[in-house]
Amino acid sequence: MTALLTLAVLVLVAIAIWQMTKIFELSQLKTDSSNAQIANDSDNKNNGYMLFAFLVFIYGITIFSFWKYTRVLLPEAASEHGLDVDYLMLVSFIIIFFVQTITQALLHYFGYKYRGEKGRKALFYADNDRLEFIWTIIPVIVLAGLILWGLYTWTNIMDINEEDDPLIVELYAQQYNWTARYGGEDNVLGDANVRMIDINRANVLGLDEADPNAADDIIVKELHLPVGRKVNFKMRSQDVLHSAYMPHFRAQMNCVPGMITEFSFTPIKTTEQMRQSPDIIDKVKRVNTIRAERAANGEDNSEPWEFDYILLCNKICGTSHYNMQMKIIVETQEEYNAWIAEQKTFADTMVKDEAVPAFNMTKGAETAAIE
Ligand SMILES: [Cu+2]
Repeated sequence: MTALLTLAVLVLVAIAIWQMTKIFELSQLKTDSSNAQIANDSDNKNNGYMLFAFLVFIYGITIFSFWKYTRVLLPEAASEHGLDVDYLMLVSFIIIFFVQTITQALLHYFGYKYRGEKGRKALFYADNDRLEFIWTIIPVIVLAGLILWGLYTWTNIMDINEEDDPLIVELYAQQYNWTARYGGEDNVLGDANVRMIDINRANVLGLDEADPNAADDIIVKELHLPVGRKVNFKMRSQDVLHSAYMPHFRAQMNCVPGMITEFSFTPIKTTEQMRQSPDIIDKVKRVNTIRAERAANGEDNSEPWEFDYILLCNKICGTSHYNMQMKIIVETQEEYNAWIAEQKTFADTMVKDEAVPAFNMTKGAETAAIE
């Protein structure tokens, strides 16, 4: 990669020097140059052919990219609304691809056909209402259709309500990690505020200890979700703008200090089911081939990779932003129940008030011992 960049820089420097010498030549007012700087018919023809070469290059690189890079795209969506998002994206891409293929061919063909020729004059053509109407109305209809369809899909996705008994989960962002909080037995999150954070008492998310809903809240570092149940996420940030990005579920929402943002989706595939998908099997195989090579060379980051859903931060929030992530496990309702039953509640993990005088007593005892 470094070699490639160095080469690119050298080529660019060479081009720059060449261009500068040309400018210098041009600035030397020469009268005997026999019009060498004015394009003749053969120059124009050659440039016309180069347009075709460029067209072949564009089409070639498009086909190459499809062939080579399609497999690095995200796998099929793992959430209910994700299927709609993907379909909308696919239709948009097909339309763009179709229009781009035709217009590029026309553009380059006309560039060649009407190249400069000695004695040829450009036709003066003021306007044509019918033509203008056609090339205005077609994009208007297509774009309006896409936008309306997109708005409709977006409104559906962002209609976050409490119907269908959703699981309520808080995603808490801070530089540079994620924490998740479940509502516990009552599925209601206790009030929280960064001002109430008390590290000494293990109240890391600033839960309001006076709120009865907070006591049974469950704070975890790995997100577990039961398959097929709607999840309503409530996002908070402690410090700067973060963005909760769950690519496999086609979900992303900013986490903004001082406010709660929301997103909702229903996972439709368990982690285990996703691992069985041919696309994922292929991806894992390719990654592990690279990792095996790294292992053979004794390099870091070479242990075999197993697919997992992931929550990433998608806002450049600071130096360790790249590593701000949390594992997501989608499992059956039974597996989820078993997991959540093992987790401790906020009331269990919080350091109780009694501990404070105890701490003071120890301190007092120490002081007494020194005296
Ligand atoms: Cu972040």
